[in-house]
Amino acid sequence: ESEALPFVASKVSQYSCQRKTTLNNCNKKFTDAFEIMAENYEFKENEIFCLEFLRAASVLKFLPFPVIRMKDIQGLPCMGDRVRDVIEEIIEEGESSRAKEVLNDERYKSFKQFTSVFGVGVKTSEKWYRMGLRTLEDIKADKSLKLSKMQKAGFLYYEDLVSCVSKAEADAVSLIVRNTVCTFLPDALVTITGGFRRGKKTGHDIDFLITNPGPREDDDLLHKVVDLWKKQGLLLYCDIIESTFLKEQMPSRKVDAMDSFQKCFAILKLCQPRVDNSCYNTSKNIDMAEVKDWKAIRVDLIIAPFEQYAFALLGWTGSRQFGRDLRRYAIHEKKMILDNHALYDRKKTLVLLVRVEHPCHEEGHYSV
Ligand code: DCP
Ligand code: MG
Repeated sequence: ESEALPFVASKVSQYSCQRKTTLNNCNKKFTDAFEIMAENYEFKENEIFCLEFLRAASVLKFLPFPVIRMKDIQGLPCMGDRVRDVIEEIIEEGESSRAKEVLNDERYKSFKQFTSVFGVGVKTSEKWYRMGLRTLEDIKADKSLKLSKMQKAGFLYYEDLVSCVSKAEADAVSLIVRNTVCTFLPDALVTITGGFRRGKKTGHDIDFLITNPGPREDDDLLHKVVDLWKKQGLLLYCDIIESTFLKEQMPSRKVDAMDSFQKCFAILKLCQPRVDNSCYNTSKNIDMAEVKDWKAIRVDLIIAPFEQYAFALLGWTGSRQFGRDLRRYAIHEKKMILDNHALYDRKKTLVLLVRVEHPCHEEGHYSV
């Protein structure tokens, strides 16, 4: 039996890390429009307006009821004028003319296509757009463009990479990652993080956090893992970033800072048993050897030293907004600095360590 507590808008925290949000969103109508607005501001590198809409989306995702009148958002945090205008119009008209304008905007449409390619961000999109390029066909046709190794892979596996990763695919890749890592370090802890750890059913990639609780260290683990995949023909692309973590490094104050762990952005070849339809299309005489029986999947592998594991897990579990707000909350409400490596207490001027006791391979069995 659940006791329904009265909902008090003024008690809703401005920090998403202080709100309990489920995956079931009663206000998708609004949050979809906000996310389009936020993305358009991101493409314009207007971080303030972008965050304003992302924060508002996060608040409405938390609401246990659908908003039907303006009164429903009274007293809620993060509801600025720009946000309220969009809400008001959706309540009255059923849709937002501003979000619709964005969807039809030439610049937005081009940036949306460009950034859907692995390795292409806002900066590259801007460059291409300024050159007069508008579609992915334009990019492919322009032989003078110098694409990075990452972008080449992005175009080569484009169709697979834009189609979402399913939970079943994540589980299949998880087995591969676990098996390979454990060949080299049998006690290593391999945990799915990112959206799948939050219970999402699909994702754009699969994120793995790897740590070794035992006394044995292996700085070469990541290189050994990708080398084995190369030999097995499973590796379509890989970019290893070496750790830049310095001993006694202070946590970063930047709310969107990249961490300093050794990591690998990879594309794996996931073999999929093909469905045998041969009895239905004998007349077409399809050569099964030509049917693609694999899918390219984006995989991130992060290596964290065991003493930083708790912070890495917290950061890599996301969501992005949750992480941003946790760090803001630490700074403004606790006078502490949090990043993916440590928590620093500015009052006591020390770095707090979190010890993970009895790590277990089963999810949810760690206590910090
Ligand atoms: N993250 C981080 N530092 C980075 C990159 C990401 O702390 N340099 C965190 C924030 C994200 C999480 O890791 O919430 C996973 O990143 P993704 O971009 O893979 O995001 P999700 O897994 O949440 O979503 P998706 O389903 O799109 O993969
Ligand atoms: Mg992810």
